[in-house]
Amino acid sequence: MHTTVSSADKTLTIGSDQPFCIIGERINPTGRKTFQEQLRAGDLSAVEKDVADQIAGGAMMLDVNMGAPLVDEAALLAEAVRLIQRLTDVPLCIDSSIVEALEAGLAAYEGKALVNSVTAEDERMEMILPLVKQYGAAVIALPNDDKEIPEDPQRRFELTEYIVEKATGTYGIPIEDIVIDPLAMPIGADSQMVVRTLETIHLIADRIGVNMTLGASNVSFGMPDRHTLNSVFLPMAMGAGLTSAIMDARTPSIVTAVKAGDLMLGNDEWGMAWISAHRAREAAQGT
Ligand code: THG
Repeated sequence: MHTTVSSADKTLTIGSDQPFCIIGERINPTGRKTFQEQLRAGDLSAVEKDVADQIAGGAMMLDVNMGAPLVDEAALLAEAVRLIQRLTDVPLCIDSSIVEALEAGLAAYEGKALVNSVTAEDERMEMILPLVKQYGAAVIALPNDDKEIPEDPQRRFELTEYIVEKATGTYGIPIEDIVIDPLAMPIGADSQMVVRTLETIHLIADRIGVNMTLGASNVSFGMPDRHTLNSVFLPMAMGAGLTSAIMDARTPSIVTAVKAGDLMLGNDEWGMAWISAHRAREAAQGT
């Protein structure tokens, strides 16, 4: 199954026979005090550096989230989307929990965006999926309902089936435009957290075959040496069937782990990408 997203002049394909889709997580004020203050003052200059660094690091898409306290998130998200489109041609993932912000971001976007996100709650689907359809976008869907973020992989799978049925049947969204987030949560909170995510990925990959993405850095929240944990988690999730992640694209060890995963999983023919990335690093060191 292939999910395509695009910018005004670039198309990107997500799928299990494609190199893993690296979505840069950095354009997000959560946990960044200075960036939040800048956004409140209408200053988007930090975004320029975050775009450049993530593209240099290997981001193939960028997640754009402007959810800071006391900002007009819809206006800010639209402005950020317009700015980022001038800076790069990688497709964007428009990230907000506020429907008006998603709509403003979509209206400002030229191309086929990935909307982040909808849940299995009927009211959320009612608000968000018609927008996804109207703009011809793809959408990330999280298998949680109004009651809970389920622990049980089987329950996450059932909610995934429910979303897929609703999105395709009721809202007319093609199944390939649905990207499921199997819910990555901090390993520090519970040692079984990642096992549940991996089992969910297996179930969805085996029985539905839709593309999947998740917030990979969530896994290492609160733990020391987050980079090592993220670098180990990602190839494990790839082996289970994950085809994309919103992740730290600025850290070479994490991106390299993903590229090694591509090679191991048969998505880097002759190791061409692996070898040329190695040569580029050597050349950069030599100068
Ligand atoms: N699923 C989906 N979308 C998501 C998430 C998800 N969007 C938001 C988030 N989770 C993914 N994005 C991030 C962005 C940053 C970090 C983690 C996830 C992060 N930042 C560091 C921190 O907070 O410690 C660094 C901040 C800083 O530089 O100071 O870890 O799960 N669909």
